[in-house]
Amino acid sequence: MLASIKEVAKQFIEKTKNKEIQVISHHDTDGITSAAIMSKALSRLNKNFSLRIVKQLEEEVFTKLPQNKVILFLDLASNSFNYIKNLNTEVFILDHHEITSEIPSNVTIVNPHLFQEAEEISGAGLSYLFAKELDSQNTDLAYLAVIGMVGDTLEKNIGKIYTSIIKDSKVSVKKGILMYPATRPVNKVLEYNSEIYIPGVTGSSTGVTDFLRDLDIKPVNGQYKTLIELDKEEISKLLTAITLQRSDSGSPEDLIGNIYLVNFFNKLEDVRQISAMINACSRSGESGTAIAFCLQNKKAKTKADLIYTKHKQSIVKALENLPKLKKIEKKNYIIIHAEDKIKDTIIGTIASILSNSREYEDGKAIIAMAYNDTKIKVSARVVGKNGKNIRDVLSSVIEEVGGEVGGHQFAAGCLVEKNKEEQFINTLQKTLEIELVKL
Ligand SMILES: [Mn+2]
Repeated sequence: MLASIKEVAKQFIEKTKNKEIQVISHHDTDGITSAAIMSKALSRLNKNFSLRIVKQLEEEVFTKLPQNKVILFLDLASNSFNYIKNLNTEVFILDHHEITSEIPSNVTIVNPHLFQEAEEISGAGLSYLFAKELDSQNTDLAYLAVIGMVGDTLEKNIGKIYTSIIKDSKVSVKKGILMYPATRPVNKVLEYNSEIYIPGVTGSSTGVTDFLRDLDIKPVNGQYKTLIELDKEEISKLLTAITLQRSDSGSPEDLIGNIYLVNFFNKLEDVRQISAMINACSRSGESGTAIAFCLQNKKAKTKADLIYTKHKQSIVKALENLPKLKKIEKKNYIIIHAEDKIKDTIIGTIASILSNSREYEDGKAIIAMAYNDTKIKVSARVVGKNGKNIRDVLSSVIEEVGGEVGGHQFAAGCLVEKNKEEQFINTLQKTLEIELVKL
Protein backbone atom coordinates (compact mmCIF):
# COMPACT_ATOMS: atom_id res chain seq x y z
CA MET A 1 0.00 0.00 0.00
CA LEU A 2 2.88 2.38 0.76
CA ALA A 3 4.16 1.93 -2.79
CA SER A 4 0.73 2.75 -4.11
CA ILE A 5 0.58 5.94 -2.03
CA LYS A 6 3.93 6.97 -3.46
CA GLU A 7 2.70 6.38 -7.01
CA VAL A 8 -0.60 8.20 -6.43
CA ALA A 9 1.26 11.18 -4.92
CA LYS A 10 3.43 11.34 -8.04
CA GLN A 11 0.38 11.28 -10.31
CA PHE A 12 -1.30 13.91 -8.17
CA ILE A 13 1.65 16.29 -8.58
CA GLU A 14 1.56 15.78 -12.36
CA LYS A 15 -2.18 16.24 -12.76
CA THR A 16 -2.27 19.37 -10.63
CA LYS A 17 0.60 21.19 -12.36
CA ASN A 18 -1.54 23.94 -13.86
CA LYS A 19 -4.81 23.19 -12.14
CA GLU A 20 -6.59 24.24 -9.04
CA ILE A 21 -7.52 21.64 -6.46
CA GLN A 22 -10.83 21.16 -4.68
CA VAL A 23 -10.44 19.21 -1.45
CA ILE A 24 -13.57 17.67 0.06
CA SER A 25 -13.44 16.02 3.46
CA HIS A 26 -15.69 14.55 6.14
CA HIS A 27 -16.94 16.50 9.18
CA ASP A 28 -15.86 14.07 11.92
CA THR A 29 -12.49 14.17 13.72
CA ASP A 30 -10.82 11.89 11.19
CA GLY A 31 -12.05 14.00 8.26
CA ILE A 32 -11.08 17.29 9.91
CA THR A 33 -7.56 16.08 10.76
CA SER A 34 -7.26 14.77 7.17
CA ALA A 35 -8.24 18.22 5.89
CA ALA A 36 -5.80 19.93 8.26
CA ILE A 37 -2.92 17.73 7.08
CA MET A 38 -3.77 18.33 3.43
CA SER A 39 -4.22 22.10 3.82
CA LYS A 40 -0.80 22.41 5.36
CA ALA A 41 0.81 20.12 2.79
CA LEU A 42 -0.75 21.89 -0.21
CA SER A 43 0.16 25.33 1.19
CA ARG A 44 3.74 24.17 1.54
CA LEU A 45 3.67 23.24 -2.16
CA ASN A 46 2.19 26.65 -3.03
CA LYS A 47 -0.78 24.90 -4.60
CA ASN A 48 -4.01 26.73 -5.31
CA PHE A 49 -6.77 24.92 -3.50
CA SER A 50 -10.11 25.31 -1.82
CA LEU A 51 -11.60 23.15 0.88
CA ARG A 52 -15.08 21.97 1.71
CA ILE A 53 -16.21 19.94 4.74
CA VAL A 54 -19.38 17.87 4.34
CA LYS A 55 -21.53 15.77 6.63
CA GLN A 56 -22.07 13.22 3.89
CA LEU A 57 -21.75 13.00 0.12
CA GLU A 58 -25.21 13.83 -1.11
CA GLU A 59 -26.08 14.54 -4.72
CA GLU A 60 -26.03 18.29 -4.00
CA VAL A 61 -22.28 18.16 -3.30
CA PHE A 62 -21.65 16.83 -6.81
CA THR A 63 -23.92 19.22 -8.67
CA LYS A 64 -21.98 22.13 -7.14
CA LEU A 65 -18.53 20.80 -8.06
CA PRO A 66 -16.34 22.98 -10.30
CA GLN A 67 -15.63 21.44 -13.71
CA ASN A 68 -12.07 22.64 -14.19
CA LYS A 69 -10.46 21.57 -10.92
CA VAL A 70 -8.82 18.37 -9.77
CA ILE A 71 -10.95 16.92 -6.97
CA LEU A 72 -9.40 15.32 -3.90
CA PHE A 73 -11.72 13.46 -1.54
CA LEU A 74 -10.49 12.64 1.98
CA ASP A 75 -12.06 10.14 4.40
CA LEU A 76 -15.07 9.62 2.13
CA ALA A 77 -16.24 8.88 -1.45
CA SER A 78 -15.44 5.12 -1.65
CA ASN A 79 -19.15 4.37 -1.87
CA SER A 80 -20.13 7.31 -4.09
CA PHE A 81 -18.80 6.06 -7.43
CA ASN A 82 -22.27 6.24 -8.99
CA TYR A 83 -22.01 10.05 -8.76
CA ILE A 84 -18.28 10.33 -9.35
CA LYS A 85 -18.27 8.36 -12.62
CA ASN A 86 -20.38 11.09 -14.23
CA LEU A 87 -17.94 13.86 -13.33
CA ASN A 88 -15.91 15.33 -16.13
CA THR A 89 -12.85 15.83 -13.95
CA GLU A 90 -9.86 14.03 -12.55
CA VAL A 91 -10.67 12.61 -9.08
CA PHE A 92 -8.27 11.48 -6.34
CA ILE A 93 -9.53 9.65 -3.25
CA LEU A 94 -7.77 8.82 0.03
CA ASP A 95 -10.32 6.85 2.01
CA HIS A 96 -10.80 3.78 4.20
CA HIS A 97 -14.52 3.13 3.82
CA GLU A 98 -15.69 0.05 2.01
CA ILE A 99 -15.73 0.15 -1.78
CA THR A 100 -19.15 -0.93 -2.98
CA SER A 101 -18.88 -0.74 -6.78
CA GLU A 102 -16.40 -0.78 -9.66
CA ILE A 103 -13.82 2.02 -9.61
CA PRO A 104 -14.59 4.50 -12.44
CA SER A 105 -11.87 5.38 -14.97
CA ASN A 106 -11.53 9.01 -13.81
CA VAL A 107 -10.70 7.90 -10.24
CA THR A 108 -7.27 7.35 -8.69
CA ILE A 109 -7.77 5.91 -5.23
CA VAL A 110 -5.82 4.76 -2.17
CA ASN A 111 -7.94 2.56 0.10
CA PRO A 112 -6.64 -0.13 2.50
CA HIS A 113 -9.53 -2.40 1.46
CA LEU A 114 -7.87 -2.78 -1.96
CA PHE A 115 -4.89 -4.53 -0.38
CA GLN A 116 -4.95 -7.97 1.10
CA GLU A 117 -3.83 -8.04 4.71
CA ALA A 118 -3.44 -4.26 4.77
CA GLU A 119 -4.13 -2.82 8.21
CA GLU A 120 -6.99 -0.42 8.73
CA ILE A 121 -5.63 3.11 8.28
CA SER A 122 -7.84 6.13 9.03
CA GLY A 123 -8.42 8.92 6.53
CA ALA A 124 -5.96 11.09 8.45
CA GLY A 125 -3.39 8.28 8.40
CA LEU A 126 -3.69 8.01 4.61
CA SER A 127 -3.58 11.79 4.22
CA TYR A 128 -0.45 11.88 6.34
CA LEU A 129 1.34 9.15 4.38
CA PHE A 130 0.38 10.96 1.17
CA ALA A 131 1.58 14.33 2.51
CA LYS A 132 4.85 12.73 3.58
CA GLU A 133 5.37 11.59 -0.02
CA LEU A 134 4.72 15.13 -1.25
CA ASP A 135 7.35 16.54 1.09
CA SER A 136 9.22 14.92 3.98
CA GLN A 137 8.85 18.18 5.91
CA ASN A 138 5.23 17.10 6.51
CA THR A 139 6.46 14.54 9.05
CA ASP A 140 5.67 17.25 11.60
CA LEU A 141 1.94 16.61 10.89
CA ALA A 142 2.04 13.00 12.11
CA TYR A 143 0.31 13.89 15.39
CA LEU A 144 -2.81 14.74 13.36
CA ALA A 145 -2.83 11.22 11.90
CA VAL A 146 -2.83 9.85 15.46
CA ILE A 147 -5.73 12.13 16.47
CA GLY A 148 -7.68 10.94 13.41
CA MET A 149 -6.99 7.31 14.30
CA VAL A 150 -8.29 7.79 17.85
CA GLY A 151 -11.26 9.77 16.48
CA ASP A 152 -12.26 6.75 14.41
CA THR A 153 -11.50 4.40 17.37
CA LEU A 154 -9.02 2.35 15.36
CA GLU A 155 -6.47 2.25 18.18
CA LYS A 156 -7.26 -1.31 19.23
CA ASN A 157 -5.71 -2.83 16.11
CA ILE A 158 -2.52 -0.98 15.45
CA GLY A 159 -0.30 -2.60 12.83
CA LYS A 160 3.07 -1.87 11.34
CA ILE A 161 2.08 1.26 9.44
CA TYR A 162 0.37 3.01 12.33
CA THR A 163 3.22 2.03 14.64
CA SER A 164 5.58 3.95 12.39
CA ILE A 165 3.18 6.91 12.17
CA ILE A 166 3.03 7.04 15.99
CA LYS A 167 6.83 6.99 16.00
CA ASP A 168 6.91 9.94 13.57
CA SER A 169 4.39 11.81 15.72
CA LYS A 170 6.31 11.79 19.00
CA VAL A 171 2.99 10.97 20.67
CA SER A 172 3.65 8.97 23.82
CA VAL A 173 1.54 5.95 24.71
CA LYS A 174 0.67 4.97 28.27
CA LYS A 175 -1.57 2.24 29.70
CA GLY A 176 -4.34 3.57 31.91
CA ILE A 177 -8.05 3.91 32.65
CA LEU A 178 -9.95 4.92 29.53
CA MET A 179 -11.44 8.18 30.72
CA TYR A 180 -10.30 11.50 29.36
CA PRO A 181 -8.64 13.89 29.66
CA ALA A 182 -6.09 11.79 31.52
CA THR A 183 -4.08 14.99 32.00
CA ARG A 184 -6.69 16.63 34.27
CA PRO A 185 -7.35 16.04 37.98
CA VAL A 186 -9.20 12.78 38.59
CA ASN A 187 -12.17 14.47 40.31
CA LYS A 188 -12.85 16.61 37.24
CA VAL A 189 -12.54 13.63 34.93
CA LEU A 190 -14.99 11.58 36.99
CA GLU A 191 -17.45 14.45 37.08
CA TYR A 192 -17.35 15.40 33.41
CA ASN A 193 -16.32 12.30 31.47
CA SER A 194 -18.82 10.73 29.14
CA GLU A 195 -17.01 7.42 28.65
CA ILE A 196 -17.87 5.73 31.91
CA TYR A 197 -21.13 6.85 33.45
CA ILE A 198 -21.34 6.18 37.19
CA PRO A 199 -24.78 6.84 38.67
CA GLY A 200 -24.62 9.42 41.47
CA VAL A 201 -21.02 10.31 40.60
CA THR A 202 -20.95 11.45 36.97
CA GLY A 203 -22.21 15.01 36.79
CA SER A 204 -22.14 15.54 40.57
CA SER A 205 -19.17 17.22 42.26
CA THR A 206 -20.26 16.16 45.77
CA GLY A 207 -20.88 12.62 44.47
CA VAL A 208 -17.33 12.58 43.13
CA THR A 209 -15.82 13.83 46.39
CA ASP A 210 -17.66 11.14 48.41
CA PHE A 211 -16.69 8.47 45.90
CA LEU A 212 -12.98 9.38 46.05
CA ARG A 213 -13.03 9.73 49.85
CA ASP A 214 -14.38 6.16 50.15
CA LEU A 215 -11.42 5.02 48.06
CA ASP A 216 -9.01 6.97 50.21
CA ILE A 217 -7.88 9.00 47.22
CA LYS A 218 -7.28 12.45 48.65
CA PRO A 219 -6.32 15.81 47.23
CA VAL A 220 -2.84 17.13 47.99
CA ASN A 221 -2.82 20.89 48.66
CA GLY A 222 -6.41 21.04 47.46
CA GLN A 223 -5.57 19.41 44.13
CA TYR A 224 -6.31 15.83 43.07
CA LYS A 225 -3.77 13.88 41.00
CA THR A 226 -4.37 13.48 37.27
CA LEU A 227 -5.26 10.03 35.91
CA ILE A 228 -1.73 9.57 34.58
CA GLU A 229 -0.23 10.53 37.94
CA LEU A 230 -2.18 7.94 39.95
CA ASP A 231 -0.05 5.09 41.26
CA LYS A 232 -0.78 1.40 40.63
CA GLU A 233 -2.67 0.92 43.87
CA GLU A 234 -4.88 3.95 43.32
CA ILE A 235 -5.66 2.85 39.76
CA SER A 236 -6.62 -0.60 40.96
CA LYS A 237 -8.89 0.81 43.72
CA LEU A 238 -10.55 3.13 41.24
CA LEU A 239 -11.04 0.31 38.75
CA THR A 240 -12.62 -1.96 41.32
CA ALA A 241 -14.99 0.77 42.45
CA ILE A 242 -16.06 1.55 38.90
CA THR A 243 -16.52 -2.14 38.10
CA LEU A 244 -18.83 -2.53 41.09
CA GLN A 245 -21.20 -0.11 39.38
CA ARG A 246 -21.61 -2.40 36.42
CA SER A 247 -24.67 -4.58 36.16
CA ASP A 248 -22.99 -6.94 33.67
CA SER A 249 -20.14 -9.32 34.33
CA GLY A 250 -17.56 -7.34 32.35
CA SER A 251 -14.03 -7.36 33.68
CA PRO A 252 -12.10 -4.28 34.81
CA GLU A 253 -9.61 -4.93 32.00
CA ASP A 254 -12.18 -3.57 29.52
CA LEU A 255 -11.69 -0.16 31.10
CA ILE A 256 -7.93 -0.22 30.59
CA GLY A 257 -6.25 0.75 27.36
CA ASN A 258 -3.74 2.97 25.65
CA ILE A 259 -3.72 6.65 26.52
CA TYR A 260 -2.14 8.83 23.84
CA LEU A 261 -0.37 11.97 24.97
CA VAL A 262 0.76 14.71 22.63
CA ASN A 263 2.47 18.03 23.01
CA PHE A 264 -0.20 20.39 21.69
CA PHE A 265 -0.03 24.18 22.04
CA ASN A 266 3.08 23.54 24.18
CA LYS A 267 1.17 21.47 26.71
CA LEU A 268 0.83 17.75 27.26
CA GLU A 269 -2.69 16.84 26.15
CA ASP A 270 -4.78 13.68 25.90
CA VAL A 271 -5.46 12.86 22.24
CA ARG A 272 -9.02 11.73 23.11
CA GLN A 273 -9.70 15.16 24.51
CA ILE A 274 -8.39 16.90 21.38
CA SER A 275 -10.49 14.58 19.26
CA ALA A 276 -13.63 15.38 21.28
CA MET A 277 -12.94 19.11 20.93
CA ILE A 278 -12.52 18.84 17.16
CA ASN A 279 -15.77 16.90 16.96
CA ALA A 280 -17.66 19.42 19.08
CA CYS A 281 -16.47 22.34 16.92
CA SER A 282 -17.18 20.64 13.65
CA ARG A 283 -20.62 19.40 14.65
CA SER A 284 -21.61 22.85 15.82
CA GLY A 285 -20.87 24.17 12.34
CA GLU A 286 -17.36 25.49 13.07
CA SER A 287 -15.26 23.24 10.84
CA GLY A 288 -12.93 26.15 9.99
CA THR A 289 -12.18 26.65 13.67
CA ALA A 290 -11.66 22.89 14.04
CA ILE A 291 -9.06 22.81 11.25
CA ALA A 292 -7.20 25.89 12.52
CA PHE A 293 -7.25 24.37 16.01
CA CYS A 294 -5.66 21.19 14.59
CA LEU A 295 -2.87 23.33 13.14
CA GLN A 296 -2.38 24.97 16.56
CA ASN A 297 -3.69 28.42 15.77
CA LYS A 298 -4.06 30.32 19.05
CA LYS A 299 -7.25 32.21 18.18
CA ALA A 300 -8.87 28.97 17.10
CA LYS A 301 -7.96 27.39 20.41
CA THR A 302 -9.73 30.11 22.37
CA LYS A 303 -12.83 29.57 20.26
CA ALA A 304 -12.59 25.78 20.42
CA ASP A 305 -12.26 25.90 24.22
CA LEU A 306 -15.44 27.95 24.43
CA ILE A 307 -17.44 25.71 22.10
CA TYR A 308 -16.28 22.60 23.92
CA THR A 309 -17.02 23.97 27.39
CA LYS A 310 -20.54 24.86 26.28
CA HIS A 311 -20.96 21.42 24.74
CA LYS A 312 -19.80 19.69 27.93
CA GLN A 313 -22.02 21.86 30.09
CA SER A 314 -25.08 21.00 28.07
CA ILE A 315 -24.26 17.28 28.41
CA VAL A 316 -23.82 17.51 32.17
CA LYS A 317 -27.04 19.51 32.43
CA ALA A 318 -28.84 16.93 30.35
CA LEU A 319 -27.58 14.13 32.61
CA GLU A 320 -28.78 16.07 35.66
CA ASN A 321 -32.19 16.41 34.04
CA LEU A 322 -32.51 12.70 33.33
CA PRO A 323 -34.47 11.78 36.48
CA LYS A 324 -37.14 14.36 35.61
CA LEU A 325 -37.82 13.12 32.10
CA LYS A 326 -40.76 11.04 30.88
CA LYS A 327 -39.83 7.37 30.74
CA ILE A 328 -41.35 4.08 29.76
CA GLU A 329 -39.26 1.21 31.09
CA LYS A 330 -39.79 -2.50 30.47
CA LYS A 331 -37.44 -5.41 30.97
CA ASN A 332 -35.68 -5.16 27.61
CA TYR A 333 -36.08 -1.53 26.69
CA ILE A 334 -36.36 2.00 27.99
CA ILE A 335 -37.87 4.93 26.11
CA ILE A 336 -36.77 8.33 27.42
CA HIS A 337 -38.64 11.33 26.07
CA ALA A 338 -36.74 14.54 26.81
CA GLU A 339 -39.23 16.72 24.87
CA ASP A 340 -37.53 20.14 24.87
CA LYS A 341 -35.52 19.53 28.07
CA ILE A 342 -32.53 18.20 26.12
CA LYS A 343 -31.32 19.63 22.82
CA ASP A 344 -31.79 17.39 19.81
CA THR A 345 -28.12 17.93 18.88
CA ILE A 346 -26.88 16.08 21.97
CA ILE A 347 -29.64 13.51 22.46
CA GLY A 348 -27.51 10.94 20.58
CA THR A 349 -24.56 11.58 22.89
CA ILE A 350 -26.84 11.10 25.91
CA ALA A 351 -28.15 7.81 24.51
CA SER A 352 -24.54 6.65 24.00
CA ILE A 353 -23.54 7.62 27.54
CA LEU A 354 -26.49 5.69 28.96
CA SER A 355 -25.71 2.64 26.86
CA ASN A 356 -22.13 2.75 28.20
CA SER A 357 -23.27 3.17 31.78
CA ARG A 358 -23.50 0.17 34.02
CA GLU A 359 -27.06 0.95 34.90
CA TYR A 360 -28.63 -1.23 32.24
CA GLU A 361 -28.23 -4.86 31.34
CA ASP A 362 -26.59 -6.08 28.15
CA GLY A 363 -28.98 -6.29 25.25
CA LYS A 364 -31.35 -3.64 26.57
CA ALA A 365 -32.52 -1.10 24.00
CA ILE A 366 -32.22 2.56 24.92
CA ILE A 367 -34.38 4.93 22.92
CA ALA A 368 -33.96 8.64 23.61
CA MET A 369 -36.19 11.27 22.04
CA ALA A 370 -36.04 15.07 21.88
CA TYR A 371 -37.79 17.80 19.93
CA ASN A 372 -36.09 19.94 17.32
CA ASP A 373 -37.94 22.80 15.57
CA THR A 374 -40.45 20.77 13.69
CA LYS A 375 -39.69 17.14 14.37
CA ILE A 376 -38.76 14.59 17.00
CA LYS A 377 -35.22 13.31 16.90
CA VAL A 378 -34.88 9.71 18.05
CA SER A 379 -31.58 8.06 19.00
CA ALA A 380 -31.45 4.36 19.78
CA ARG A 381 -28.63 2.26 21.23
CA VAL A 382 -28.23 -1.32 22.40
CA VAL A 383 -26.37 -1.86 25.69
CA GLY A 384 -23.25 -4.01 25.39
CA LYS A 385 -23.58 -4.04 21.60
CA ASN A 386 -25.31 -7.39 21.49
CA GLY A 387 -28.84 -8.60 20.98
CA LYS A 388 -31.44 -6.99 18.79
CA ASN A 389 -30.84 -5.05 15.60
CA ILE A 390 -32.11 -1.64 16.62
CA ARG A 391 -31.97 -0.21 13.13
CA ASP A 392 -34.39 -2.92 11.96
CA VAL A 393 -36.70 -2.10 14.87
CA LEU A 394 -36.76 1.61 13.94
CA SER A 395 -37.15 0.82 10.24
CA SER A 396 -40.23 -1.28 10.81
CA VAL A 397 -41.78 1.41 13.05
CA ILE A 398 -41.01 4.14 10.53
CA GLU A 399 -42.53 2.06 7.74
CA GLU A 400 -45.81 2.41 9.57
CA VAL A 401 -45.45 5.92 10.96
CA GLY A 402 -43.36 7.65 8.30
CA GLY A 403 -39.99 9.38 8.65
CA GLU A 404 -36.30 8.79 7.97
CA VAL A 405 -33.99 6.17 9.49
CA GLY A 406 -30.19 6.02 9.59
CA GLY A 407 -27.41 4.20 11.41
CA HIS A 408 -26.59 0.57 12.00
CA GLN A 409 -27.24 -2.51 14.14
CA PHE A 410 -26.42 -1.12 17.61
CA ALA A 411 -26.69 2.63 17.06
CA ALA A 412 -29.44 4.08 14.92
CA GLY A 413 -31.71 7.07 14.78
CA CYS A 414 -34.74 8.50 13.05
CA LEU A 415 -36.73 11.67 12.56
CA VAL A 416 -40.47 11.67 13.13
CA GLU A 417 -43.12 14.38 12.65
CA LYS A 418 -44.27 15.89 15.95
CA ASN A 419 -47.92 15.11 15.28
CA LYS A 420 -46.99 11.41 15.00
CA GLU A 421 -45.56 11.31 18.51
CA GLU A 422 -48.17 9.10 20.12
CA GLN A 423 -48.42 6.76 17.18
CA PHE A 424 -44.63 6.47 17.07
CA ILE A 425 -44.32 5.57 20.76
CA ASN A 426 -47.17 3.06 20.59
CA THR A 427 -45.83 1.36 17.49
CA LEU A 428 -42.32 1.37 18.92
CA GLN A 429 -43.50 -0.33 22.13
CA LYS A 430 -45.44 -2.94 20.17
CA THR A 431 -42.45 -3.66 17.95
CA LEU A 432 -40.05 -3.89 20.90
CA GLU A 433 -42.42 -6.23 22.71
CA ILE A 434 -42.69 -8.52 19.70
CA GLU A 435 -38.89 -8.56 19.66
CA LEU A 436 -39.01 -9.65 23.31
CA VAL A 437 -41.26 -12.61 22.49
CA LYS A 438 -38.95 -13.58 19.63
CA LEU A 439 -35.96 -13.64 21.98
MN1 LIG B 1 -12.50 8.00 8.91
